[in-house]
Amino acid sequence: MPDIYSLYYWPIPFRGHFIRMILAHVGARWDEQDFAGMSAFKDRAVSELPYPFMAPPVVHDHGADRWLCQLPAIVMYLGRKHGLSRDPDSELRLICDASDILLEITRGHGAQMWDRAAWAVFRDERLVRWMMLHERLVGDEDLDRGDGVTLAGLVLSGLWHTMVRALPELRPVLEGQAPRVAALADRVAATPRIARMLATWDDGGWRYCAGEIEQSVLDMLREDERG
Ligand SMILES: N[C@@H](CCC(=O)N[C@@H](CS)C(=O)NCC(=O)O)C(=O)O
Repeated sequence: MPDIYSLYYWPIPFRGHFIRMILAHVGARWDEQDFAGMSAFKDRAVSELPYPFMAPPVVHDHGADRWLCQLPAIVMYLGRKHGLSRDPDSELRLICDASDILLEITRGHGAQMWDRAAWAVFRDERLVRWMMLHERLVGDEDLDRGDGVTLAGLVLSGLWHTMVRALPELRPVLEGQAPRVAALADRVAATPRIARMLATWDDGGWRYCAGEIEQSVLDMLREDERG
């Protein structure tokens, strides 16, 4: 019997793909909300919530009747439960890095839109440095042994594969600065169950984080291409 979950998240990749990749990899079954369902769920009075949370993602593990919010807590729970964790402290650090990077690329979850000067600093300095840091970590901590899928690989794939698949203009940057990270992230994403799940996201709708901030990122990337 597969494990049964509900994932309460917007129908967008971004934070959701970290969880979807893990659930797909372990052969779990899960349901999700559409935008309207997610909005209604999030806007319930605190007393009406099945579990107290501020912001999605939220996961309900039906078998254990366990609810969790906060992406790092969810990822660590699933990793432990499904035997994917090798070094919980390092994995927690990676998912916290990922959360920082998601906050940075969306300028504080869309609190500000990008302008050319800020984007240039982010793209050429901060983003490149994050990539280099993870490249070094993959080597120092031997995170890619080429032997199956670990929680570290899933987190790196949820972060970097999702980003460069949604925003392909950034792929050459990742491959140039962090070739081992790119290879590991792609290898995990190409495993059959995850590949099947990802393929269902390829044809339409929001590409990455949705909303005006997604459009702002796309505008910057298009202007980069024009030179
Ligand atoms: N710290 C939270 C952040 C969650 C978050 O920012 N969720 C976004 C979507 S990616 C959201 O819907 N925010 C709405 C809100 O904060 O009210 C986590 O790691 O899960």
